Amino acid sequence: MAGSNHTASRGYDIIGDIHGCANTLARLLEQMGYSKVNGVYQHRRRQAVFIGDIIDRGPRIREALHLVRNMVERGSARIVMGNHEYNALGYCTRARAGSGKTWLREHTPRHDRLIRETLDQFEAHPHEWNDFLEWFYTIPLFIDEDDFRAVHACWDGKLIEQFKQVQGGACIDEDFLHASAAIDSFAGQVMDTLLRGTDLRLPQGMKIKGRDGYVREFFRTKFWADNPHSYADVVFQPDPLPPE
Ligand SMILES: [Mn+2]
Repeated sequence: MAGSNHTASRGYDIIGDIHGCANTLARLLEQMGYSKVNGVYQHRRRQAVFIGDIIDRGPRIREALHLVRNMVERGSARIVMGNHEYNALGYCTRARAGSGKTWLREHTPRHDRLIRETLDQFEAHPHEWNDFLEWFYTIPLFIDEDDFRAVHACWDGKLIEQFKQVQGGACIDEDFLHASAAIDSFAGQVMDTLLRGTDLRLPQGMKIKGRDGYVREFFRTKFWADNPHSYADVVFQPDPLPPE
């Protein structure tokens, strides 16, 4: 790589969930001193690290994907996978015969809604979308280097070591994607923990109805909480727990 003698002292800019906000991302990069060279953002001394969730929700998902992928391919950025890219792979992959499902991630109204903006914005560009789906397989779940680590949701050292043994790297393949559809399998636990984080079951069969109308028996937790005593100390999600 050009300028590799600077790599050791190179700084990282960690950039979280873009969710289709390509213009905001471009402004952010410019504010941080990145500029376009041959149409791709780069920085002389720094590298962006995208920690996943480029797609869904926002108005310019295609543009965000092109911007990020171009930077990754140029070497001016790195990326790890978010749960939204993982969900898109499952949603767009047919289940295998005998699984009792049509799609790996079933096309329920809730799943449809979560990916709707992405599919709408790619509606006239199906080949491009398929190409991005292929690209998602090349996105590592984690970056693990001597002095630097990155993951979308939760770093679980034991799962990551096991994953490296099984997969021989940091990427999933189609077999692993299929295996991960069973949440209690090793593959399911890897994807759920690394990409979604940790959760706890509510006590005594309680349920929460979220703002999206979806009823949950689990809530997301802060695995980084120090010395927690109550559920309130570890709750980490937009929807509040039942007051009791
Ligand atoms: Mn996420």
